Amino acid sequence: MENNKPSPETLKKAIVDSNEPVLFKNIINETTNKCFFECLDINNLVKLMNGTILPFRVGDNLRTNGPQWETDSDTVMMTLEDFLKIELNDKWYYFDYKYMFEWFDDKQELLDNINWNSFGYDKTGKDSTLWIGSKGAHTICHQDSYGCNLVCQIHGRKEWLLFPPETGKFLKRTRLPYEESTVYSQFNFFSPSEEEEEIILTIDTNPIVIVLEPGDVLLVPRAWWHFVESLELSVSVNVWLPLVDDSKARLKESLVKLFMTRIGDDLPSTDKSQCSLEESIDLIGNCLKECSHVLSEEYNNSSCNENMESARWTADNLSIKYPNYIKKLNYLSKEQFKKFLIAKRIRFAKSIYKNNDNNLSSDDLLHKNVLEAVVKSICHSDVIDKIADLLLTNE
Ligand SMILES: O=C(O)CCC(=O)C(=O)O
Repeated sequence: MENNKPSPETLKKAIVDSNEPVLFKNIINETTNKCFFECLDINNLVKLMNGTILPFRVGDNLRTNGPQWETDSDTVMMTLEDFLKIELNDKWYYFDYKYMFEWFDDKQELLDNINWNSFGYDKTGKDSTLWIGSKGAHTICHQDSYGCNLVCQIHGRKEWLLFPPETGKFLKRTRLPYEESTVYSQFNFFSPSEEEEEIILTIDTNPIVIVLEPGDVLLVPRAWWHFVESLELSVSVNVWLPLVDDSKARLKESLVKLFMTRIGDDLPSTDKSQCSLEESIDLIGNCLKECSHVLSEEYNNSSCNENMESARWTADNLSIKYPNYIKKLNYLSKEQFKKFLIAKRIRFAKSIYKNNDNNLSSDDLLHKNVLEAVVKSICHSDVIDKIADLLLTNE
């Protein structure tokens, strides 16, 4: 057992190695990383934003049938000051997934003060994303296609529900609504119905639940599913870190993009960029080139390093070696998971039922349902995995 703080080099290797989430405590804190925290202090952000009008996604603090998809939600424009004054009713507000360089391009000092050097990464605010939400603001359960993720909680508490990658086949995966590099679950973890609860509880693997508090840093390893909810006014910042497997993930994403833009154009999507057939094919070609480059580099490295493999960090050995700094996270028991889901379901007195298909004629509805089913099947990860493998083996 070591009382010494893990070095940035150790943490960098731990981040790449660990295939389970871990919680980093006391790695960055308000004393040693004063600037990091001071800049993102909510009152400082109000000052820095200086009355800028920001887009806040709005959702319902109510029971809904199905997840509150981003493509169905409204956006209200307001200053951060107004957001802090807003009287909370049945609504939540979320200034979410905002690349800091887009909002603070003239605040170089702020961008420089957010840095991830303590974790061995030369990344700053320029590479980071900011999330400011009120109680109930949440992100639907999903899996990110690239890299792993380091999340620092700055203000308030935020709850993370995490499932291992292989749970995906039980989570009703979908690429609709389409968002580049995001695979959604169709389960509504914010307010699950009794029927959903029953199905979810048949999943073999139980999730991890962790409530992040200010100063906590969570590692979300590659491909872990997550549902995230602000338990109160919350500010967090994160950075996605690249991994070797990303080139194959990029190839798969380029295939999904091809199918979405050719046949799924009318379906809900957050990606409004136009992409011609030629551009899509060029993108796939470039991804294939990148994959074969990475494969040959991996081959060369493995023959050089045959005898140099250093021990791999796991959540277990990290938490034993650095108990004051790195915590392994426990999986819920089935009973705890059941309680968790019931609490989510019964917490709202009111419920609303939304059906955007009500205005469609029966022919249009049939067309829409068939198109959705076709796109979902073509973009299913089993299909995309197979196509990517065939392309990479030239079969
Ligand atoms: O904080 C959130 O609401 C979601 C964060 C998230 O999905 C991520 O960092 O990958």
